[in-house]
Amino acid sequence: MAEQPDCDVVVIGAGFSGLYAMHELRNRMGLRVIGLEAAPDVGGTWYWNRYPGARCDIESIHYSYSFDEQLQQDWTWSERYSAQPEILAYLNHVADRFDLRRDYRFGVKVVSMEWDDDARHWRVGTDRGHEILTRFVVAGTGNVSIPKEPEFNGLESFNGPVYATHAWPHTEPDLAGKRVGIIGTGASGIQAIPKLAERAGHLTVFQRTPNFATPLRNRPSDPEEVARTKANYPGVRAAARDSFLGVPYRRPEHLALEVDPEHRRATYDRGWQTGGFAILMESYRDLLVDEKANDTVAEFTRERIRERVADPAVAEMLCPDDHPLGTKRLPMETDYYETYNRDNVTLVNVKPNQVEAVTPTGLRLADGTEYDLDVLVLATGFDAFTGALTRMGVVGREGQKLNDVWAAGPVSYLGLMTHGFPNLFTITGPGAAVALYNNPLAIEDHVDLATKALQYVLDHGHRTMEPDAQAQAQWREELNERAHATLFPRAASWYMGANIPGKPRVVMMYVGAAAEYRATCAEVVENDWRGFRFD
Ligand code: N01
Repeated sequence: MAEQPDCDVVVIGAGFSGLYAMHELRNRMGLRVIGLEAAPDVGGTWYWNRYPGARCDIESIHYSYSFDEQLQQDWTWSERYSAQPEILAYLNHVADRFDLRRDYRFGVKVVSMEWDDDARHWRVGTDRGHEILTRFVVAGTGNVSIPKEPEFNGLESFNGPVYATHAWPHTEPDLAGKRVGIIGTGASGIQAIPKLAERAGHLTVFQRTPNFATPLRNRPSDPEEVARTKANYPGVRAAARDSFLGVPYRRPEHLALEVDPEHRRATYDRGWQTGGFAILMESYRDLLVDEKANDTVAEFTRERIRERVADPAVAEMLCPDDHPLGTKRLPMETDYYETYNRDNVTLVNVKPNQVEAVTPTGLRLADGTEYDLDVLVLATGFDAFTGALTRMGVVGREGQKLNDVWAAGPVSYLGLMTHGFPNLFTITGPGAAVALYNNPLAIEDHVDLATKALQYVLDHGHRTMEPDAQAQAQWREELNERAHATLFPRAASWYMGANIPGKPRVVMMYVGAAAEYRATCAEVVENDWRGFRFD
């Protein structure tokens, strides 16, 4: 007798993606769902990344779920950009409010996922020895959820504690009087460094590549703005969804080089004062497609760095010159540059002189220079987009391993499904409109697409759904074409897989406005899921 599935859907992850998927699939569609989450509780990225200074850099009224009007009315953010504890509290509130925890198993990692083509179901294995048979899997495993493997010899020999930003201890470590070293100056490092400098005896920042960072300008929520937003949340969300970044920034009218330098200076000053992504999104239309245009905003930013950092040599070390501004994820900063004016902070350039080894007492650079440290902090980034999905032992039709199929870079159709892996939906998977688009909205859009697909399969009495190889190949071409019409491929970023040694360098996401992506998806749906095949 054929084995019966244990449930209709396994949802992997209890972050923004998994929680909303659980809500839609179980509460709205009435399916039998089992959730699996590696952490002991809900929150996803906001469960793990609790380092000092962690907060979102998309305004909270936009960086939140839009699917439930009453939830929007009942929740009020205390700051313009919420800190990690408040975002985690919000996700806990959502989990409680919609009773989402009930069907989750926490502290459970998926270690294998095999498609049984005779039975037409997935066999999901966990590190706790569970085996769950399910018709569908919805992977809400996140794009920046699996840390990059540390590349430093001797890490285990270090006498003091090593803290990673992505797995910061729940009890805040006492850094008073300690010599702390941090490696990494991406968005995580740039948020953590000013806070660590306040707490440590001495902080040494080991920087390989400087990043452009622009002011966040956080402040307490403005009650009038909150009231205005709550009076028109549907309008606010529609405007956000229609914007390139998923935040309703004002659309720029001009090209950077068609106006005079005074115009540019005034425009960039305004963006700098507004904070967040305004300088990139509201200034000129061509900043991400024309290198000469981008040079103007890049130079403006370098000038601001030079103004804020007292020592000109340190300022130069902090000035990026190897990528156009915005082509690496733009970190947002609060007091970051002033931190280098403190007596207890030292910046070390490890580009020409790489970190060779961690020693029992600190770090050794390639030229033999040693730094004595009591505490080491790693803010070295993530195996983005593919890290989580390729660590779950996914084996699809005819024994194909996902890792083999993605060996030259991930392939998918719409970022939603991969040929050869039926009934596996990847929420904001590689190839979707994400990373350049406000995550909670990107996630909601994608969960909606996945649940629509699943409903279609059920309504039509199909057993499986997967994309055609040809549609998938065309999607890859479209991703490449779109990306190569912009400056994004110029940067050695995680958008391109370039931050991990040996990882294929390919564009990992849809570079374009989410509205265009949604229109493409809507057209696919209207045409009976063109490009997908059903059985
Ligand atoms: O990681 P990153 P992140 N030796 O990859 C350095 C999101 N996020 O965790 O550029 C020396 O950006 C590396 O140097 P280099 C956001 O999407 C959001 O900071 O490779 N250095 C770089 O400086 C973000 O983009 C928020 O030369 C090494 C750093 O480590 C994404 O997460 C907050 C090294 C890694 O930077 C990832 O950000 C935080 C080595 N061997 C994160 N290996 C908000 O919402 C790596 N590095 C605000």
